[in-house]
Amino acid sequence: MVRSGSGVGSVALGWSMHNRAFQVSCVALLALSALHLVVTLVYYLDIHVYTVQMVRRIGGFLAPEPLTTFATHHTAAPNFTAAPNFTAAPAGTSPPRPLQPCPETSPRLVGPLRIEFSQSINLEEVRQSNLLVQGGGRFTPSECTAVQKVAIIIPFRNREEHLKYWLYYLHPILQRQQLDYGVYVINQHGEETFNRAKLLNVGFVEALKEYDYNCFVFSDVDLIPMDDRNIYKCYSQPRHLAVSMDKFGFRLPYRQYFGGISALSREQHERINGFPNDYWGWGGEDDDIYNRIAFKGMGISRPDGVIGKCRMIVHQRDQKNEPNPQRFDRIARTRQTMQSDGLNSLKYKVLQVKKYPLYTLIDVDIGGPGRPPS
Ligand code: UDH
Ligand code: NGS
Repeated sequence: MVRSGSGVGSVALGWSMHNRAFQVSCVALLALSALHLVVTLVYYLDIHVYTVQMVRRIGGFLAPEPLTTFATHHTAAPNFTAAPNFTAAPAGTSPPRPLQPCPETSPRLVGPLRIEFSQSINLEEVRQSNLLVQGGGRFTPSECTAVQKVAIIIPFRNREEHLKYWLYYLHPILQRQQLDYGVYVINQHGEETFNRAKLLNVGFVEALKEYDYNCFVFSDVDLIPMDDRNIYKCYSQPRHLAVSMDKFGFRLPYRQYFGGISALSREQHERINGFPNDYWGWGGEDDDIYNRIAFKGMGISRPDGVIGKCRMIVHQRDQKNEPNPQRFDRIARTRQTMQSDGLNSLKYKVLQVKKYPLYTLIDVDIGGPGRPPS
């Protein structure tokens, strides 16, 4: 009995030990599964966040219709525009990563463009198709850090229709060029004779008050590039961009021609004491600028004649911009006058600065021939 009783007891004991071992194994297995699940989840989430970021970046580069795709994409992810120098990371994940510098050649360029001026332009529509442009005509690429900060300066008076075409064509081009840029329209207030070069100097000084621009593109309002590979940026030498205009049969009118559209770095512009302030009326100021550059030992950089093609909006001569009879005398004396006429003698009075969605308008009193600004 005792034996058999103790036999039953040892079987029971055996069973209970077996049971406990089984329970311990089960708990261990459960714990292991939970750990595995947690590790897998963390790993998956990390990969997922990374993949989403990569897809967003690649999507930005490869968009076939850049502007619309880009706009839709980024309005859906406002964080991207809020912090232009970093990729956004969802709350609670790793901190934003710094962006790479933009590539030497933007992958978003499309090459030759069809430019025409037959249809009329609705500015609200232009605004709607350029939603990434911020107030005052500022844009910063979100997929990379632009190497240059470019202020585009337009001399202006009574050319509203031309300005609409310029904004319509240029904003998409400049965005595809991945530039960090701002558009400044410098309006000559009043009825005095027009002075293109002085307005450009005003634009240079005023734009620098807003942002640390290191490149300045000076563009007539009626000139549109026919190829987006004509990059609106600065080079080691002052750049002439309007090298192949339709009105000149798509060639340079003369070798020293520096009119229409040009780009100078801040250093290059300061080195030549800016542009002359004393050319009132049409003609010669661009030749004076060319002389300044040459006298300072610099050369002119240009795109080739295919990439440098431009169209000009045909128009009549403006009132109060008749050919300047003094221009030939003046360009003969640039070497002397450039010391004292330029950034170091610039006087003007800003009357108003208005931030429009696609550009900043600076209304300025620059005086007149022989009359200082009031
Ligand atoms: N500009 C204005 N308003 C003016 C004059 C000039 O906005 O009243 C600006 C504008 O940006 C223009 C630039 O200054 O593109 C240069 O003007 P311009 O008159 O020197 O040069 P453009 O090539 O005309 O525009 C030259 C005279 C055209 C005569 C054509 C006769 N068929
Ligand atoms: C030259 C002018 C430049 C002018 C260029 C093209 O003769 O200012 O023609 O003019 N120089 C002088 O007059 C000294 S355009 O055909 O674009 O009106 O830019």
